[in-house]
Amino acid sequence: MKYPGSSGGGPKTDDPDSGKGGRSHGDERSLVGSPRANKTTSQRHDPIEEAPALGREAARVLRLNDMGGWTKAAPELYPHQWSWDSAFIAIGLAHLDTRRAARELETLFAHQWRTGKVSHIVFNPDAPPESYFPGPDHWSCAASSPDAPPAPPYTSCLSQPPVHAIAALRIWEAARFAGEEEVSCARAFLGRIYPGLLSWHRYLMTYRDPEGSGLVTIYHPWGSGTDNSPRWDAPLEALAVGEVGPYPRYDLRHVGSPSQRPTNAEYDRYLWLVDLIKRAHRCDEATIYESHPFLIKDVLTSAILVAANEALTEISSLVGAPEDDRVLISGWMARGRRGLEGCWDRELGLCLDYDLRAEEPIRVRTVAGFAPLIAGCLSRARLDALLRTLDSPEFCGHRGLRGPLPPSTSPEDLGFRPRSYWRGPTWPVVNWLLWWSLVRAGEVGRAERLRRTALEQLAVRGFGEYFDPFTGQLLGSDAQSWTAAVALDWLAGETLPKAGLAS
Ligand code: 9WN
Repeated sequence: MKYPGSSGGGPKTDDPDSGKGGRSHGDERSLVGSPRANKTTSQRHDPIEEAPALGREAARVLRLNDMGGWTKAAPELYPHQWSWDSAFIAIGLAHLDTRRAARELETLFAHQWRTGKVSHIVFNPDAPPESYFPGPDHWSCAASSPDAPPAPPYTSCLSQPPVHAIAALRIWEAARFAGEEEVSCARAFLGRIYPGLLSWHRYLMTYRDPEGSGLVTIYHPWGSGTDNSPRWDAPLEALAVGEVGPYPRYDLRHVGSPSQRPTNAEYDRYLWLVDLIKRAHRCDEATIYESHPFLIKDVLTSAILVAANEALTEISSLVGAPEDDRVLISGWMARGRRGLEGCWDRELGLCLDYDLRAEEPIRVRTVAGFAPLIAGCLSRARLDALLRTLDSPEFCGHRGLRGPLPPSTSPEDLGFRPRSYWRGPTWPVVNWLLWWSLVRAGEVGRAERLRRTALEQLAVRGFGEYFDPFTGQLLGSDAQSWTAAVALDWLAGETLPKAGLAS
């Protein structure tokens, strides 16, 4: 493992963020309370040896962002409840307090739409009006849809990848180590959340897949969770963007440099798409499907749905749901896997999104291409092909990388930018998804290397939103909740003292 002690060898570019705004993004972090707090990067960090301190620090981040029944995605940049963030947060919280973890998901699902949709943001009514744009005012008209939940709180009418059933099952697994009382609370929680999870998955398999392809359609880059990924460049480029008017970029106040966030040209397109969605009979799904210029079969969301359906099958047994449900869910899984198989690109060794409007696959090399690994149940040949791509110079084997952590976009791809959000930085949550998928695929050694490298990065740099894959520098927000959460899950198998974390 090269990370973090090696001299790297990545491109020695000027650091556009250095010296801006007094933030310490470029600084080496040290663990609060760690006996190794004085280490420099030239010394090795053993994340396992440091697990208790790292775990305490991760728990501190989740406490910092805790709003009672839900958790802010980040202290300043993201003052609301985000959908897939909450699922990852619940996975981390499960190791601290299974009931609080359950509450995280239940709070989110309390604002589910009548169609089954789980909104991508539930807006915090107490967030200062100038803290996040587009905020609740911008989305308030969505509340007049007959399908919307009662407001306030307002919700956006987009969704994000469905990690929630995976999180619910993780809570159950954690409760089994926490004693009888926790087990019975967790069982009751599964019983309460199951109908919501089933209708969420049904929504994705119907409203978002009227073709019955097994693949989920997104109608906005925010719906993918990987907002400015070069996956969306061509479809966004093809848009005839209308007037969006002046709008604030509050997000830029909270990062070291605007280069870490999407550009204004990208924001113009995001906001134009939101306008179109709102005009579509107040976010009516069928109308959006008929008229919207941005409709993409998203392989990452589709793969997460397959994995989440596997978790849902297990939950359905645990709660004693009718056999018909299991038949339905297993049909969804089979359809999803078939759909992903149809998106395989032999030459790239990756799975590709499909642009329904342009009627063509999107030939871009990003981590989303590992979707079949996340969906699971692969043939040996397909698994080997994916692992070859993962190890190749296009991803973890690239000689410029600080360590073998997958960049969000391949450094060999034209759209790659090492510091720009989903265009190249490495993301801890994505690393978690790949680690979890490797474990499920039986690639235990490879998974363990990934987990250790990822933990080392967090031990040295802190709980950042994303990291420059060449320099390892923390980018975006610091104290990002889902980063702390996945660290807790990674540490759970180690010497993590539960009592120490809760204090
Ligand atoms: C828009 C909260 C969210 C994540 C997304 C990430 C980013 C929002 C933004 O932050 O998106 O939804 O304003 O950039 O791309 O995956 O859920 O952490």
